Amino acid sequence: MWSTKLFSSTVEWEMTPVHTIKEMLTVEEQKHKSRTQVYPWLKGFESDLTVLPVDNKNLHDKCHTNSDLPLDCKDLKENCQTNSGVYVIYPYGDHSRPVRVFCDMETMDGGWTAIQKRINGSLKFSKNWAKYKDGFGAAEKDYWIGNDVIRQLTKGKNSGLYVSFKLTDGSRPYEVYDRFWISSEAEKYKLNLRGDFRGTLGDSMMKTGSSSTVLNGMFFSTSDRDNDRHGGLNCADLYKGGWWFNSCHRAFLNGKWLSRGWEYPWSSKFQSGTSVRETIMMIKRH
Ligand SMILES: [Ca+2]
Repeated sequence: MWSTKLFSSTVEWEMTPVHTIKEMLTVEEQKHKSRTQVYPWLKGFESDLTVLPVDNKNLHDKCHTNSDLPLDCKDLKENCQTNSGVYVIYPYGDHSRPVRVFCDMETMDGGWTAIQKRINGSLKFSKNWAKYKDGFGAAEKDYWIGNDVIRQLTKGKNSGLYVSFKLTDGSRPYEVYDRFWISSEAEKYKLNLRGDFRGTLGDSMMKTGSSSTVLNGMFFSTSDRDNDRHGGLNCADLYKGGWWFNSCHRAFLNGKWLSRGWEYPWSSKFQSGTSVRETIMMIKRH
């Protein structure tokens, strides 16, 4: 093994030594193969979610090698990354689907992977099933990481969920759930919450006091996929965003930005989307 200086004097990147032209060609072939595996997935998706090429040059990563890809922000935190910001993770364990995400490296020991973030509201969350499946937005601003990626990150894992808002008064109330995962697309990305919860928001997802608004156990719905429990209407279409609607909700982070039509973002704390300035949903493996 040898190392070379990249980007700055503090960044080191370990690489496998290349001795012969044949070996160099093999490396190039592998790179090319990786790219062609990645780019078909990007087709038609480039405008919504920016994904770095596999070279990962903007990754401020001084610990991982290409054979040791960070699966999530916790991996990055455990490998020297202590600054919150945008990183590239590889939830599938290979180069098949790199994902740019915001990592919170400070809150509750850091290592949180943001699956949803809204910071300026420039992005509409009234998207269809396919968009919520694949993800949309940009990690620097507003985004939904994608239901397939959430599934991959939480499948078979013991992960916590952290939900927080920044409100018009500058406060940042939050709630943490002990266990969170979503089911597969075949099971309509069903929301699963278990264990305890704590925080300053109070719970509005697990125990709402009404069987028509509890979100735990609900399927994901979008404007073009009505999987909610309201027989008379499509909650996702009415409230302009995809979510685990019941009939319909008392907690909803994907509503119409700053609109009076964004009802009950988190009813145990506040009632209207006009109070919301930022949102974030983050997960972390225990
Ligand atoms: Ca319905």
